Amino acid sequence: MKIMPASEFALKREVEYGSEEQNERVKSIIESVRREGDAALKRYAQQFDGVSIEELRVSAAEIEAAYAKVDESFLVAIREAADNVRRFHEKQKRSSWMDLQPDGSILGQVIRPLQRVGLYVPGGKAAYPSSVLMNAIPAQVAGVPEIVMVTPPATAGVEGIDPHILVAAAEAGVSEIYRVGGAQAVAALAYGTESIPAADKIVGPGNIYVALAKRYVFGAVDIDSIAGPSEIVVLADETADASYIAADLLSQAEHDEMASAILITPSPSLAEAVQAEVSRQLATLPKKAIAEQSIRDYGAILTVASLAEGINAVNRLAPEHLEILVSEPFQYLSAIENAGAIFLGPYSSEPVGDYFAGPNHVLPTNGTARFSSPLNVDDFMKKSSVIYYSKEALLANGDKIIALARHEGLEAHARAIQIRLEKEGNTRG
Ligand code: HSO
Ligand code: ZN
Repeated sequence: MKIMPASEFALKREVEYGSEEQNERVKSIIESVRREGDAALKRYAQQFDGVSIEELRVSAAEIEAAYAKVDESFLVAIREAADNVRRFHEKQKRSSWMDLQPDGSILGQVIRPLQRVGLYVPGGKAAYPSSVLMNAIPAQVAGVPEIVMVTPPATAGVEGIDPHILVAAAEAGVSEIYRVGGAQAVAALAYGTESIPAADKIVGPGNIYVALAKRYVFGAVDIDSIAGPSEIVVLADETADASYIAADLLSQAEHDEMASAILITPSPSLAEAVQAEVSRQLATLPKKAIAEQSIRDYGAILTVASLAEGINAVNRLAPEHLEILVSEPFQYLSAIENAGAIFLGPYSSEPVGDYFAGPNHVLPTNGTARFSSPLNVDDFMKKSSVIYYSKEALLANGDKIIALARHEGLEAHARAIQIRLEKEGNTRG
């Protein structure tokens, strides 16, 4: 892992959006699903997944059977994780409000859950039960009545759909599951087919085709943000344990060859100790090849003159995950402007948040923590404004509304107010 001054490191990552050819393929898949519905979904399952599908929907009996196929320890852990995630997200829930004005008018905001949400769960290397919880539970807490999951008909290395995914879905309150993946699944959720009704929003990670498909259907439905490769930045001083830091950097490097793991420290001796630890721990990792490439291409140990300079670099990177491993971590919290999730102190290793603590692990990547937030309950709710104007309020403000309307050249607007003032005005006082 290279050591270099933070000032020499490019603190901005480039976003990749797929090739022209990939975009064209996605477009044609989506249009086929739109035209042909279920028939296209079954044809693509045969073509891309090598599976012939009779029934797209996963039956209650299949979900029941999945419970018998998972370990007790998995079930215990996923249930407790789900409880923690649910409890955390309950805190985010906001209420509708109504404000009575002195003139008798009422202004307010009604908050309602979306009706139907589609959750994409990938079938390949990133088929994570934990991500099923993180995507479905905020929707459930929001009160979304129909939470639909789609996932490819075969998970890599597992026959059919991985039972752990089915169990996680059931525990997270998913109400329907369909065996369909790729851009065709996104198309089905966006436009509906004979057996899959259209959703209002599509969330969840996927490969480049899924990401491009989500971008393509955006507007017809809402989508979540397009997640990039995982990122971790550790800000540490000389009091931190180098073996913990190395382990945490590798925990994200193993996700993806393009994942980015960065240590920022004012301590040259810590920099060297972490460098040595990363090499040592890497040697025995099952996903050594992936982690090694990630560390080589996107990893770095950045030296800074002070923690203040380190925080400056953190804010410019706007990392998905930030760990602060310094002697008084809470002292630095208010200086952090941009980070998806902030982990404080030596016992808050990132996997604590990935799996269990309760906050969401779907976080802004690629520097988007500058302007966006972890997946949350608001992402599954929408607001309607409420306006009740009293007669008194209209008589008092009608002239101003008319003036603004006439200024915009919209006479019909002006007259809609005028007609009321003329009829009601004489009863004033
Ligand atoms: N660190 C990943 C989430 C994850 N980790 C899932 C393990 N499973 C992105 O935040
Ligand atoms: Zn992770």
